[in-house]
Amino acid sequence: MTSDKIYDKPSDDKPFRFNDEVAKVFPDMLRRSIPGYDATIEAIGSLAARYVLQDTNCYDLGCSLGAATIAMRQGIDTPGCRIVAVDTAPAMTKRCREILAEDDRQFTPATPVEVLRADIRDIEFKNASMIVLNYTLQFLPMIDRNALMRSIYDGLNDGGLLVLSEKVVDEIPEMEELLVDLHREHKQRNDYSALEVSRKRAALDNVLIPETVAAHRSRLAEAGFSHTAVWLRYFNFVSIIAIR
Ligand code: GEK
Repeated sequence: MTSDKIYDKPSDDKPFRFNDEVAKVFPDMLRRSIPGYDATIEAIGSLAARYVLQDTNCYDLGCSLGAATIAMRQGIDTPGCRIVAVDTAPAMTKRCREILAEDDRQFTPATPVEVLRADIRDIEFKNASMIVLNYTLQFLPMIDRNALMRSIYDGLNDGGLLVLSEKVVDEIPEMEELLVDLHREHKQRNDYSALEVSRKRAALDNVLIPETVAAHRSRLAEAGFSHTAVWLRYFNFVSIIAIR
């Protein structure tokens, strides 16, 4: 795995972008930066085994290099399914296709994957039994989030599952400060310097816009989801499941 050294050098105050440089180091970046990332990917596989039904579609929205897609594909144990993996960044979809081709050579999977370079706001979800938004909604402009959630709800079949993982912000400023500091410490334990952490934080400012857990749950309820649960929380990173 190529190690992430992007913010080892000054970043000229450029905002964070999902480009080739990021795609090259992405698996290392996510594992060292997002507490609980591996647990989320593992759970996506287990949830796929439980919720994906025969002859339905699954969507991985903001698929990056396809980690959640591969976990879903390994979890699915029913025929006639299809996974649609969507990302808007060409560097991500290109590398994602290569990784999936390598995975195909090793496992001869039963479930086909279609990788689409597209904006998730333009996708019409159909006949879905599982939709994954693993750390993607946070990159959408706030104004577009409700409409996306409604279209996800509309595209899911009854009993279908949404996995929504997000970086969140706490309502209580003292708690937020503590959680941010615990996360900084976590990143430093994972060999990022204090300077790298602060440069990355500056680059993500206004690019990644976190909300509170309450705001996410209320959006899910407004979209129509009656059953939601936070199944994972690690500092200011959460993963929520919602069933239609
Ligand atoms: C994982 N889910 O490894 N349409 C499509 N893709 C988008 C959009 C959009 N409007 N906005 C952002 N993206 C992955 C990790 S990363 C999370 C997801 C992170 C894409 C963007 O190009 C990037 O690949 C991904 O969402 C977010 O399970 O980097 O913190």
